[in-house]
Amino acid sequence: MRIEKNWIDFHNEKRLKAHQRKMEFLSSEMEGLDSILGKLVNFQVAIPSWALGTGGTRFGRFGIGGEPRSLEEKIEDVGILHALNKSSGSVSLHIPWDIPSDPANVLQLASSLGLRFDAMNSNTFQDQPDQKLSYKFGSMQHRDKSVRRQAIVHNLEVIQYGIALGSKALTVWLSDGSSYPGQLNFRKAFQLVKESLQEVYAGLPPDWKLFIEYKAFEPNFYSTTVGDWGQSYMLSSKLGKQAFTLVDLGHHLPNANIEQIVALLLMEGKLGGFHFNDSKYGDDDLTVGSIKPYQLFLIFNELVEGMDDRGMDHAADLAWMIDASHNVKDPLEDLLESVEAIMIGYAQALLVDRIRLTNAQENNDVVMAQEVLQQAYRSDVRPIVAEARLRGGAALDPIALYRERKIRDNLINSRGTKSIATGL
Ligand code: PSV
Ligand code: MN
Repeated sequence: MRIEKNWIDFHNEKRLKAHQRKMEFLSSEMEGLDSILGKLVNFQVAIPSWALGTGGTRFGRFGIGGEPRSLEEKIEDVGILHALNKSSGSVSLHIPWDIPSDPANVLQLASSLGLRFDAMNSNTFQDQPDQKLSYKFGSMQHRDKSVRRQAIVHNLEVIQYGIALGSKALTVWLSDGSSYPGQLNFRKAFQLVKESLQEVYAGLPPDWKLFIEYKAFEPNFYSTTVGDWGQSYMLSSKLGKQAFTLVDLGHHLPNANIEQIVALLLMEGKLGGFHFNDSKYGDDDLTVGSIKPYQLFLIFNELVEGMDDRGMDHAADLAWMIDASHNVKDPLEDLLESVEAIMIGYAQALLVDRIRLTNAQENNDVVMAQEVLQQAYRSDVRPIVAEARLRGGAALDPIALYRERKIRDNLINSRGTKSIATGL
């Protein structure tokens, strides 16, 4: 199903006056609003193909109905999101969950919905039914060369799928590690991962990037071979200038200062992109901004400052993706909430008075430094984000429109109550 333009116009018309009143007030209060709006309109967040159905935990999964049954239906769902917010203009595919069997058709469908393909993701953390060798004891770290080869070949295949779709990046997340002390020689495991990644790197087209995603634990619970940003950074540095570190917000040990990690990776030119989500305990994959919105803002604050310092294009030079799971919410509504939270964090970071902050830092004025940050963080930027949507031709209130038009009921009518999307 597709969102009709006249639904959006009708929806916006009813809300326009109230919205304009808020914007008039904000325009009188804030300087440089037009430049902020321009940046917000350009900013796009990739939607993961594996997060369009309900997620689950190892204790079970509660389907919602109307879940996409094919890659084409997943792309249609991202098309719905993008029509509603004009900020979800790309899809990130996971192989083999979403193999494009007819790339030309998939590409045509995506572009008819204004979508492009962001980073491709490989999967050597699960065994597939037709797979020859098992990844039970790792993939790129495996003692058996033929297992490593299988993992390398899989990644090279994923690059080929990506080329056919116009993607420009490969994200590698490895679950390689160990669950018990003594199981693994850390040094050998790391070397083997490095050597395997070197072979994948050699297969990258010159205009592609390789993102190395780290994670502290799970599914291995004693050690993870690419367990933190330092290990990922070591790999991306050794591989070469097309390799970067990818930060998934849920992949740190508790209380890690992610904003500092981001600042230093950016400084070294080694930050590649993000998987956004939120968490209370571990890799909870909750809606972005639902638990620690101030942390999200602080991360964006470092991103904006660091990207501006390097003259980077906010929208194009890093890969912005969501990696979340929806256990008790409608996946599409949850993704709309996540994109909104990202836009809010970004907009607030754009509001930070950089000159006053630098002055406060230079003068050890700790109070003023905090005041400057919190002045931006406590500003209600929701009308500004809504205005950016309006300018892009999207809905003032995407979730309200989604409900007004009973999108989930429509999807259930056409796909049934029992459909289950591939993914985790
Ligand atoms: C691992 O937890 C991860 O964050 C990686 O990005 C995977 O590719 C993704 O989740 C799959 O669900
Ligand atoms: Mn991730």
